[in-house]
Amino acid sequence: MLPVTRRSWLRLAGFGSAAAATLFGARRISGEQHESSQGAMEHAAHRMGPVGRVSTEAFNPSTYLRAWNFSDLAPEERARYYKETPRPDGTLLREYQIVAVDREIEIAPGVFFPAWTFNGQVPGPTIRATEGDRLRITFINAGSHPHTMHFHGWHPPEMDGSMPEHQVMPGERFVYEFDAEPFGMHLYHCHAVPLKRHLHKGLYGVFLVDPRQPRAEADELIMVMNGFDTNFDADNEVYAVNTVANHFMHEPIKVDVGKLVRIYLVNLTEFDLVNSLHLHGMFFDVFRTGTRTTSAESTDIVMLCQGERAVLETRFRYPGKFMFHAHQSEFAELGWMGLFEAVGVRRDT
Ligand SMILES: [Cu+2]
Repeated sequence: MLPVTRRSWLRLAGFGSAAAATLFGARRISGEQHESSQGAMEHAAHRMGPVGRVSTEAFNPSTYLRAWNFSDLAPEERARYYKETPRPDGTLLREYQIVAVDREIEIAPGVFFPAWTFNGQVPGPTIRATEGDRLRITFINAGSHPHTMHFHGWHPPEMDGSMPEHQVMPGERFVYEFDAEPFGMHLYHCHAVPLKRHLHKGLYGVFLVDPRQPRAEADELIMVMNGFDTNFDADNEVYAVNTVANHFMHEPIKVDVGKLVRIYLVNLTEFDLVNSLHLHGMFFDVFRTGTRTTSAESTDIVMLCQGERAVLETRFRYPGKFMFHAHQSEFAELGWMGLFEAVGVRRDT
């Protein structure tokens, strides 16, 4: 692995765009005059644009945005991991196969992280059900350490995956079975000890429960705010939404002007107390934990503690590019920054 400090990785990775370089490059140079030659080099590098790109072959953050229940896989491949069966009361039995596996992942150009993953990806696959459905999740530990799956939501204690006796040893399996409730934006993660290491290594994902009365139709996006401690000093060197630093600076999220956009946002950053999402040029409605269908808050910034989540809804009024990023400027500089690109004609309502 490359030796990367909190401050040096951007010099390897380069900024995501000219906009980012203008925004942060100027401050960096003025604040670090003693590094003037290095600063000048950095600035030149910014003007030339990004240095390299992360391969999206194994994991594409843009695909992850709009995929759940393995919908990103071809039908025959998908059937290996997900099956749904109607039940007499109109709900579904949803069966999943989740496999813990050690895997090296690329989180910034040329920066590789020795992750522990669910199904080879960080975050793990999004599990999505409707309130009242039955979930049956076969968890296979093909990794090198004991792991579990701990779901947020209602379930009996023996399905909690949190106690020492709940640990699933390498080579073993466990079937988690419970009803999907309450509706809301939830999460799942490994609960083996030491907890902060098992989480931070990548063993987390989104567990989404839709209300029986569906939310309004929208362009729905899954966003996981995460960070990576590449030198294991209990401090993150790389931050992102959906794992790959600056990915959405390179590939803006395409949305339609005037159409409802719904973001399912969760903070799974370890080591830092809070993370946040700030959207430029627009406001959004906030539904904390997604457990109510009326919003009590309209804002352009939402702050979330570790494990906290929210559903955000907005309609872009103008066409063009809208930046979004952590309002902790340091996180933004270290990769947690992206763009929406709204397409269409201006709508004032
Ligand atoms: Cu674990």
